[in-house]
Amino acid sequence: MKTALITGITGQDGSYLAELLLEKGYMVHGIKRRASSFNTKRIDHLYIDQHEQHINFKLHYGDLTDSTNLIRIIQETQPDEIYNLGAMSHVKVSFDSPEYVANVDGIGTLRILEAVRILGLEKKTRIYQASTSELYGGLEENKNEKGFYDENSPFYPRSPYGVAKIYGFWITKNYREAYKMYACNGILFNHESPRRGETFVTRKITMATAAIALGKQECLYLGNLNALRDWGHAKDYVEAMWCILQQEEPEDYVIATGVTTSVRDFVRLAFAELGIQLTFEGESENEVAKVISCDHPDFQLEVGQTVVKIDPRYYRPTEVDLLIGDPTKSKIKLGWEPKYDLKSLVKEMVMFDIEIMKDNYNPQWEHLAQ
Ligand code: NDP
Ligand code: GDR
Repeated sequence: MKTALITGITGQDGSYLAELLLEKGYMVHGIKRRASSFNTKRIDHLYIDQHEQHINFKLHYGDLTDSTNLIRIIQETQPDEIYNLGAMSHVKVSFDSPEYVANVDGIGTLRILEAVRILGLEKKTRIYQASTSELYGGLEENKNEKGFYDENSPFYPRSPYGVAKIYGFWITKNYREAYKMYACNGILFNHESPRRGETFVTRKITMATAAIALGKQECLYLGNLNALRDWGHAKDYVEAMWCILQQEEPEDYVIATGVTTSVRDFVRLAFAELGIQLTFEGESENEVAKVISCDHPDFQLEVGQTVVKIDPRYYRPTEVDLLIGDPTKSKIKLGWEPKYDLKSLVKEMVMFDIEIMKDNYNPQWEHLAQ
């Protein structure tokens, strides 16, 4: 039986990855942070099962800022594979806490690599580092000849998050070269799911779409509607993480769909899932989206009703305008292809949020900052 250790197991990706590895027969260890309230809702179903089937699942308290703790957990668990997914992962918030982000997302990666080295596990333990398309920063001139970002595109991070992650990327590559460690970067483009954190734009949109359709919320406030993102499904992307660590040679891979869509079109798609068509009017801070038709018998939205407005609070000091990834290498070498397209992703998220909003609407969600 292989043993895996996942940092960030309580997050979106950590929860899907834990499920995948358990299905594959792994012993799965995860690091969770101590919090003043429960923070394991994405993995509770695995945890509860512990008394029955999943004795292969164990959580450890820890933090990526705490070297001694990481060394102890790695020593205790002797993992064959470490997936370093733990991070302060919100780009906008990283402008508010840049030093913390550097410590967790940047130096945290070093702490994992060093722990493996200190314990003499370089030959045994394979390491996956959660790198990101934010490394590219969306600079037009850095795209490849096909108009995508690939493994050879230059980096130009545009946030403290991106800068911290660039350290994580290079220190992973350096340890691979310097100490012959099996350490790889997955350069993942945005991936979403019903488990996506509520302050990322896709989930913010699908939750609000559901609440507005049900008549529980009036309007959704967003920032930059022009931003373009290459959105995939987290379930597909955790499969790629696993594949990356199963190759003979350690390498870095771009994981993406190769399709880019604006935030504005994501809003359109989400409302359309519920039979609500929108039109966008006005420009920049005065842009709004209004209902032009509502065909669903369960939802009573007025034609002309404004359902989206801009709040400049959600603008970022520096923005990544456009991301689109070239997954050619991962398709050829890993045999990886996404199973979900954007429409099926949006549908799953909106339908999930309709169920939540029916019973558990919380007015605070309307005022989600970030
Ligand atoms: P989430 O924000 O959903 O999860 C982040 C996880 O990291 C949570 O479990 C969180 O714990 C944990 N964490 C935060 N700070 C620390 C810390 N100091 N020590 C230990 N753990 C910590 O992110 P995702 O699941 O979406 O992303 C997983 C990884 O992939 C992240 O590194 C992210 O930066 C990266 N990434 C994500 C992409 C995406 O589109 N989702 C794209 C590319 C890269 P808690 O639950 O207690 O907050
Ligand atoms: P991103 O994701 O910054 O790409 O980072 P996010 O969903 O936060 O933003 C995507 C784009 O939408 C624009 N936007 C808004 N964003 C948020 N959060 N809230 C809003 O109200 C809003 N309005 C418009 C943003 O400006 C941005 O352009 C995610 C994270 O998961 C990172 O950890 C990961 O590394 C990258 O994806 C790849």
